Amino acid sequence: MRRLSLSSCAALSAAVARPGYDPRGVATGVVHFGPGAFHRAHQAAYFDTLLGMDLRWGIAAVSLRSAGTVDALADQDGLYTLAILDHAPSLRVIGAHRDWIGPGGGARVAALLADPKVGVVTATVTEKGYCLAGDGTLDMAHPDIVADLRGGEPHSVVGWLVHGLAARRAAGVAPFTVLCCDNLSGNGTKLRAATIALAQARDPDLARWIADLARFPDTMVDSITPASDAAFLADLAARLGVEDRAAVQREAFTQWVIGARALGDGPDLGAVGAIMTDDVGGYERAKLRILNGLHSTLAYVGLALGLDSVADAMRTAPLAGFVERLALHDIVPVLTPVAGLDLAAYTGAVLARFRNPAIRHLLSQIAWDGSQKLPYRLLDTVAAARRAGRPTDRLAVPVAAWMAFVARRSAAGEAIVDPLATSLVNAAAGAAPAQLVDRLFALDAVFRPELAGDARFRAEVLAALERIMAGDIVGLLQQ
Ligand code: CS2
Repeated sequence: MRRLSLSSCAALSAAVARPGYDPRGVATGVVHFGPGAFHRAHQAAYFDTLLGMDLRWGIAAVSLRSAGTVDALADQDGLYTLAILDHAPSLRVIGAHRDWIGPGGGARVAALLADPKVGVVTATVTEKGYCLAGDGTLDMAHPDIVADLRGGEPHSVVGWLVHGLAARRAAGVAPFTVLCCDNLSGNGTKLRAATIALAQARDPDLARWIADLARFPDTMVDSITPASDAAFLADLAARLGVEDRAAVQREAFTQWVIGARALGDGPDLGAVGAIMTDDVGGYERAKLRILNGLHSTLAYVGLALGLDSVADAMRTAPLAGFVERLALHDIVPVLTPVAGLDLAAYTGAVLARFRNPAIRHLLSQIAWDGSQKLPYRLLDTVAAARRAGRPTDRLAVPVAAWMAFVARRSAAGEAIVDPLATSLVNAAAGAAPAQLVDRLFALDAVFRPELAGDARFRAEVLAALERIMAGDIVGLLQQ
């Protein structure tokens, strides 16, 4: 079967939307690290719309550690299909990627980062990709950071940012704006501090220049994007009549909230639907704690119940009722109100999105990297509830379910996808529930000191874990 490309695209059915511009006339103005499915389904769709008005903002997709996606983009002239899964499904070809750089392409990345026409650097490298310690600052002992401190071609994204900013400063070029598009609270603030910390170790004047001039706005990104599995790609090829190895699928809902005025004379993302606001933090916390907090809860509790997808979990009444109570009675009351955002209505909308029958979003996908996700998604709420003197027993359930997940997978000898996998497997080895809880609470990358020393929360987690292990999950969900 033919591949999707600039020439085969012209022959697609009229029902498939195509770029509203000629991709051949696009300049590269954005460098993106980590062109995984979420980037291709989310930020790239915004830039694709923007290119219809302003041809300066084509994207260079950088994936220096794995070739799969960039090879597929290269074979398809940078084109791929975005399938929107909703009541009325639709297909759209995205043409925003004009450069694709895989392993061995470091010199090209360096040249682009120094190019004055590149005004924005975006990143989706997942929580672990920023090499942060448990307190959210740059982990100077992380192997990639240790390597970056030695010099030479960077290993980490933070290293690349410093490298690129140093080149611009030396050439008298203004810094690019950095948009971190991962689910960390204060994502831009944290990435800015990490970049300055690495620059400081190299050249204090560079660190000061970055601190004074470079913008790292916080952002909130949202769109549910299940991984592109073989069944999706095969079904899509049958519908398109051409093969597309870079296709992605997502729900219709999409949101990108960016610190106001942060983009200056850069891409006008506000014109293509991004929300520009002074209160990104409010949106970000609400999204992380409600949507992502409930997602992780559905994942770990749902997997313990033998369920497969988010929609399946939402069809399981005790679990659906539990996450709703968790949101309304435990998470929302400790969130700071956000102007213009009704948190109860937001919760309702999130739960409706989880029920979307057109999407099969695997719980196992959400369960990845739990050690990195739990702090922002659930443990920040626990800490806030504790400070407010509110109960935390319901919040203990998803934390215990994560521990049960670790125990189950370790006992079965199944891999745990998590940068702390070795520590997790070691913690679970031969451990009774109380030992497992103690060993996992000792991971300071997960449990910050105020929670690690919280005997009451620890007892609540242990009680929930014992019930999960005894098979009394539905009983536990009644609270
Ligand atoms: C999910 C997120 O995989 C996960 O951990 O919770 O990817 C979620 O689908 C997105 O943040 C939605 O915007």
